Formats: sequence, structure tokens, C-alpha cells
Amino acid sequence: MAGLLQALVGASEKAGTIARLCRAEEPLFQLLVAEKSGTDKNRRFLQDFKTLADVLIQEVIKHDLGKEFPELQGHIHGEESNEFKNRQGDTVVVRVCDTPGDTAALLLSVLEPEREAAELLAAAVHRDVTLGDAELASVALSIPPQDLAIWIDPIDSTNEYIGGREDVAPIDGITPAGLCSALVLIGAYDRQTGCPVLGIINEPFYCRDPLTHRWQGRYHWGVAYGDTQLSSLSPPPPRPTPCVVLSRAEGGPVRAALGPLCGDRLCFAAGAGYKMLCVILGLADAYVLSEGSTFAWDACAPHAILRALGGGAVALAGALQARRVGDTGPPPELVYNRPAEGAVGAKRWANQGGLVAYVHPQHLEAVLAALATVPGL
Ligand code: 2IP
Ligand code: CA
Ligand code: CA
Repeated sequence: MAGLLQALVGASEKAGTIARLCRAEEPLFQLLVAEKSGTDKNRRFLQDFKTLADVLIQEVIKHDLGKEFPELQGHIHGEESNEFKNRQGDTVVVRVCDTPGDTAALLLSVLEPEREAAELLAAAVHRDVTLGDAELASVALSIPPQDLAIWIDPIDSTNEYIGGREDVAPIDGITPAGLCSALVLIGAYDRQTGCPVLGIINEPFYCRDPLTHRWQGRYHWGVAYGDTQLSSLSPPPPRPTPCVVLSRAEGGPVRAALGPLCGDRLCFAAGAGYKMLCVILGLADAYVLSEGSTFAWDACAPHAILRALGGGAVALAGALQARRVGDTGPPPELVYNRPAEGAVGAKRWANQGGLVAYVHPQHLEAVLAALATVPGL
């Protein structure tokens, strides 16, 4: 049996394949983009189809991992609920069945009358993935699966996934929006401590094959467990003048405080996962978010890779508070096993108070020092 890391990468590859399939196959693509016309009821159904892609990908990952590692069953969580309302208003529980035929029949109960779409999806769900990755195959870890739990974001940056823009030009290596910011994120954390341990970021739309014109993906992984720090990537070199990447929704005071630190070169990009990936790849030195608009499933996988590279993701409000009271210890990192008190629904798993993702501690320090003066943070 392959190890857990290899299984997580395999699951992310299958997820990436399904994400590509929904855009590549005409019957599925039509459902994905057909939203603009039609009745309200139809619009709602098409809106739901997008959620179906998300839900299905999450269920596939859950199914494949749970089958290979029974110890993980009941500990694999994700952004989506697997309950789905079909056009008749009935609730359908989306899951992977024993055979492609049964899965297709279940999907058809949601997608009726789109039989071809249901069959295409079911075939992809049941297809085995083989990884031709010698480096990954040679990694041997002894992390007991019964100590871990999983967070999945089946598609991060859904809006960009649906919008599907392919022609967004990168600025200094960072693509501000478009299909390439749609990512599959799978992170494993320690059930007891809530610390991220293993992370996979899969980029299903990394580039187009020049010959076939088909999308090609790539993936990155990282392990931070005890003394083990391993990654498919090497830590990027620090830039003398840091580059900070932000959400376009980030407010004026934060932009103003960080501007001078970056020589007034702030970068903007869509997708929480993509912004963390920019830090991992060294395209940016930090990602700052001042609000609780990301969730455990957005941050867990990239956070594990950042830790594997010697960095991390700190809870911004907590880190600033610790500074204010003169605490000189390491700032608090995000944890993944603790729901926010008093919150309901997805909010329970919001990274409240924002975050800073970084690789080099000097950049974290510089960012926190700059933000310490922002009123209200
Ligand atoms: C979203 C997505 C958004 C991001 C938001 C996430 O996840 O990554 O792009 O906002 O924080 O929760 P922004 O792009 O402003 O950073 P999803 O697409 O999975 O809902
Ligand atoms: Ca997300
Ligand atoms: Ca998502």
C-alpha cells in the first residue's frame, strides 16, 4: 500500500482531472457556463451544477482516502455538504457508489435529463490514477493516519473556475485572476494539536499542452511532522524588499500600512489558496488578510507546505495582540481543530481575525511591525 502522502497526491490528481473534465467535455461545460439565460428555476439548477462539481470532487477524495485509510473515516472534512437539492426539490445525498453505473444513476437524479454528463462524471470518479513521480514514490513517512484529520477545498477560487478566463497576463509572475487561480487543496492536520502536517496544492489549469491544447496540471506537496520537513519545492530566496500579495477586497488602511514596506508595490490576486501558493513559490514574500474571509479548508494545505519550507501562517489578530502585551514568543499559528466559539455553519471554521502567510520569519516580523499601527486591527 502506498503511503498517505502518495494517496493524498493521487486524490488531488483525480480531483484535478474532474475539474478539467467539467470544462473540457461539452455536455458538462454547457451546464457550467449556461447560466446567463433561462428561467429562474433553470438558473438555480445551473448555479447548483457548479456546486455539484465541488461536492462530487470532495466526495471522491473522501471516498478514495477513506477506503485506503479506514482510520481516517469520519475525520475527512471539507467545504461542501454532500446534500443536494435536485430540480424536483428532493434532497439527494451525493456519494461515490460501488460501480460506475450506480454512481451515474445517482448523479442523473441530480442532473436529469443530462445522462451523458452524469456518465462522463461517473467514469472519471471510478477511474484509477497512476502517478509517475519517482521522487514522490521514494518518500517514506511514518505518520500514523489515526492521529490525523483532513480538510478539503475541492475547488478554491470557484468564481475564477466558472469565469474561466485564460488570457489574464501575469504581473511579476503573479496572475491577478483567471482559471489558473482555481486550485484543489487537501491538507492533513494533527487531530490533537490542530497543527497542519501534510499539504497538497494541485493546479489543474497550470498550462496548456502546446500540441494537444489540453490543460495540464501540476502539484506541490509538503510535510512538517516532528523533525521531518520535506517538500516537492525548495524554500524560495528572500527578496530584500518584500512583495506582499493581497485580496482585491483588502481595505485602504492595510494597503496604506503595507505600501511603504513593499516600495509601494503591492500585488493583488484572486483565490486564498492561490495567494498562499504565490508565497510558497516565492512570487510574493507574504500574503496578508485582515478579515475572517478564509476558512480551515482554504489554509490547511498551503500552511503545511509553508511549514515544510520553514515558514508558516499566523493568526493576524492574535499575533498583533501578543505584540501589544509585549509577548516575545513566536506568534500564534492558525490551527485546524478548533471551531470558532458561538459561530454557526461555515463561520465555525473561519480563520477569524485574518492571517499572514510567510516563508521567511524576517518578512513576518516586518509585516506585523507595519500592521501594528493600523487602527482597528
Ligand atoms: C474563496 C476564494 C476567494 C477568496 C475567499 C475564499 O474560496 O478563494 O477567492 O477571496 O477568501 O474563501 P479573495 O479572492 O478575495 O481572496 P471559494 O472559492 O472556495 O469559495
Ligand atoms: Ca476556498
Ligand atoms: Ca471551494
